[in-house]
Amino acid sequence: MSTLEPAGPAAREIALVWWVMLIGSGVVLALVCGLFLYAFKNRTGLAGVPERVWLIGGGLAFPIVVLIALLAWALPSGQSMLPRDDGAFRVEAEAFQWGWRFGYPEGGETLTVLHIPAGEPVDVAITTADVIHAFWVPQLAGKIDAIPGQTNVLRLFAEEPGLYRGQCAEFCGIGHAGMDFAVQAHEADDYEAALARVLEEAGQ
Ligand SMILES: [Cu+2]
Repeated sequence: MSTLEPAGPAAREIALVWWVMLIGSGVVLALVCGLFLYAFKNRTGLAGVPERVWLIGGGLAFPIVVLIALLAWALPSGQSMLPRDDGAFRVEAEAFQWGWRFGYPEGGETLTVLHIPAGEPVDVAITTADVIHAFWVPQLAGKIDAIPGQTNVLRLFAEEPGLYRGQCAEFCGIGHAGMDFAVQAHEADDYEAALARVLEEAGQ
């Protein structure tokens, strides 16, 4: 369950944002620590720099430029993760205290494991039967809240078939820690047959 082992395009974008933010903040931290150490070692070295430069330059201009640059870069990648009206395969997820119920377009439902086709976008329409939960499969996408009376849609994309673990990411009561689930991505060709087998085994 690591966001740093992405298995799809949205998760890869998130991992990239994470690395850029880490490197960006690392550079800023190194710069500040460097100045700090330099000022200790060489008491007069920075004495000629006027206070205004530190206050306006270092305290205002520098953070504004850095934060706007990181924000301007990160916002489009957030946008690119939103579902689009392109007729993608759509499943339903309903959270409850404490578990997950998944529904499919042709009918039938599964508990705890969501079955999707690999290699294509899947929109998950997420809601809840009781309190707020959050749907999070770190290797496939970002996380989104499940809110009573509302449906939030998250786009998943698993490049390869496999089992991807998920976890409720919003504290929802005593059973929260055990509210894990999984997304099983099947070969697209075999998806309908695989889902039919699962539903049959569940007596549906
Ligand atoms: Cu929870």
